[in-house]
Amino acid sequence: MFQRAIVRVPSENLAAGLTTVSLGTPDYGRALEQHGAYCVALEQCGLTLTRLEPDQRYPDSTFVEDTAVLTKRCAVLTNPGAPSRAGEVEVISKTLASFYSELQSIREPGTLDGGDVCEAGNHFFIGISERTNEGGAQQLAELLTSFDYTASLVDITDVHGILHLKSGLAYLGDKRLAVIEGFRNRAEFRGYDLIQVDAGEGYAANCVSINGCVLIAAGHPAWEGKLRELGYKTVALDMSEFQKMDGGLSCLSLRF
Ligand code: CIR
Repeated sequence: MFQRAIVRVPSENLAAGLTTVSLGTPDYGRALEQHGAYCVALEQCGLTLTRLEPDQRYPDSTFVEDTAVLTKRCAVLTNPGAPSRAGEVEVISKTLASFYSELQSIREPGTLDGGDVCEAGNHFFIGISERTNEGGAQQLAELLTSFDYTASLVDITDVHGILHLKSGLAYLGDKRLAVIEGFRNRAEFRGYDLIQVDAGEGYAANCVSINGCVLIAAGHPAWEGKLRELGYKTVALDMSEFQKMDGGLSCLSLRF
């Protein structure tokens, strides 16, 4: 069960953030509306929100998930792989210090983005990507192991079209993973029940399971239908403006 989430309202210069997709410039007004609806959905899942003010210094700072890895037993500040995002960590650490008595950190030369970390019960999959290097992934694995979790690394550097591990993977509970087609045959996920997102709906693989409800990106009817058939309650949220900035549903919050 999750009790809380931290979110940060997008800043007016959201469009100045990093992106690898060519979907156009996000509309700030729509981004605010979509963020507002996302927050309402988190509250409807029973979470108490800490809503941080927009931070113009960091146009990507609404994607709070990348700055920390939060678990029941520990909190780890990341060292984001994109230099423009490095300062976001110190800022979020002040908020996290009010919830965790001790904060661990990923240190240079290790880099790690929270979007590369998929919690699956007591196990953590850690992606090695353009943002997370092997050193950062190893540091996190060691930290998590010291808190009695298990961890395994998943190299996604050759997987086309995803920024982070969680751009193509989500844990649905009960040893069940939502995966993009490119992950279907990966040995790392053996032993899990894999539910594949259709190739045309790959963006929807980044969904979030919270307290019995799965938040998914709107406009992915096949995926929504599949989840409902499996008995999940789903809430579809419009994510268009964040998708333009390479952001998925999970990256807009830190849940704990
Ligand atoms: C970035 O490139 O860092 C942001 N524009 C998007 C980050 C998305 N984060 C995530 O999926 N966890």
